[in-house]
Amino acid sequence: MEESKKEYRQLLPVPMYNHDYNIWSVLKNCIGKELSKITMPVVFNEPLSFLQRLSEYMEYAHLLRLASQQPNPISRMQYVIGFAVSALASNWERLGKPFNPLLGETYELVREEFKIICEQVSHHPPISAFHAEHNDEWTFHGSIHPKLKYWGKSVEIQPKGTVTVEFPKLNEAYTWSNVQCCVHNIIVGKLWMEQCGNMEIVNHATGHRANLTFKSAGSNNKDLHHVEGYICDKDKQKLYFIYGKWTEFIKSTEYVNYEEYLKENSHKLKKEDVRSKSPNDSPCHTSKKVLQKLNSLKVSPFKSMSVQESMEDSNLPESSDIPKSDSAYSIDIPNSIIIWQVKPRPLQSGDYYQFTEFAMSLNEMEQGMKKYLCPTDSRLRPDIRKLEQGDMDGAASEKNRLEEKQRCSNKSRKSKKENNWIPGWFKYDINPYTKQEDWIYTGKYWDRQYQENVDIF
Ligand code: CLR
Repeated sequence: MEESKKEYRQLLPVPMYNHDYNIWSVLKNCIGKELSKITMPVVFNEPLSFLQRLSEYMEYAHLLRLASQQPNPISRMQYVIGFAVSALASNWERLGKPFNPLLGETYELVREEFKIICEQVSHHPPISAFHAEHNDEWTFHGSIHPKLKYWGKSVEIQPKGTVTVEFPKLNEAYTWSNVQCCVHNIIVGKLWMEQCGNMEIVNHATGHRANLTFKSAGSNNKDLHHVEGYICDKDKQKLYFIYGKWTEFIKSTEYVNYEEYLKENSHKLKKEDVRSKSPNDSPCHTSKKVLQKLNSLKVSPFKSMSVQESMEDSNLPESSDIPKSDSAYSIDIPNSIIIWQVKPRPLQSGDYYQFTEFAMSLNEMEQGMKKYLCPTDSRLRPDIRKLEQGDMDGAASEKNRLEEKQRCSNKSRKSKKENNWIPGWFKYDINPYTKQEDWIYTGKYWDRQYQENVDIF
């Protein structure tokens, strides 16, 4: 008999407060500051702690189970890629700032496909560590130190640190580091976000690698949210082509199919290109027309098509609008499989900080939870709870109180020469696969023997 599925909260208690503050009026005083040192009015916050936001990596954790169940390293890699990309999907249009975790704050989440424990292990620099697992099938762990860079009209957030997936039964480990997150229009216009950069997923046991490029929107937003790359073996032989959007789906096909597809379609493309190059058309105009045509043909406007090149430097997007994702856009290479597809957002998501259904449930005090929850859990933060309930003033004053309390205990630790804060559940170490500094889970959280003298709220 099938066990009845546990049901979780599907909405927050009240819709979000719509403010019309300009983010620049705050940010202009914060140029050069670290993310954790920027204090923004609570109206810019979403009612989650950064630890909870990190737990959103886990929404599609079943992909790790699927990966662990595959008999060959290529299919395992495909699902690991699916997981790595899906982990970013919830960021789409999420522009509220999560609360900075307090030092020692923790967050746990138990679901059918995983359990995760996160802890804020350092405040300056801000570092969040997490460890997720599912039975003895897989573990997923890492530490993230978000670093902010200002680029005038945009800010770039680099989530420094690597993440590791392990399949203990197979003696296999994968690592990768996250791509940058770019928030645009911080001075005027509407904020919007993209994920950009390269992500290399390495299978340390077999030497297989996945090289993925998260593309920036580019001129006319032709590459908005696109992800593209390949899986290669230890000899750098390209075996599979990977493509999709981090906001929607990831597909995969054998590399030869992709090459075949390119050959066929570039022929079509060239014909289009020549035909539309009438003397009256400006190069940019021509390209747009070709693009439209291509979209209607459902042909990929992905790189390496000759028409694209003429557009490269035509007009970079300077508009203050949110670029529109071309939903009609689709690239369909024959013999592809879908590895991951996003769940649609709840209908009322727009009134609730653009939360996914998964995000709506993160701060829920589940039945019976109060009894066993660790006293440092984000769910017990009064400022987040107040914001969630729509009490802006209450949230603001609680946030101040907590930050003041944190400053006090930092001071008293220093005066007592207890300079080092020792996290409860993670220890500073070197990641054996990447040989880089990392925070490794010490393995005791789920025994629920909490330290009693930690009072952070
Ligand atoms: C993106 C996915 C990465 C981990 C990560 C780190 C920092 C997060 C970022 C993610 C999403 C966007 C984020 C950011 C911190 C602040 C920023 C939540 C989750 C929000 C949008 C606030 C932006 C305000 C600036 C304009 C200062 O793997």
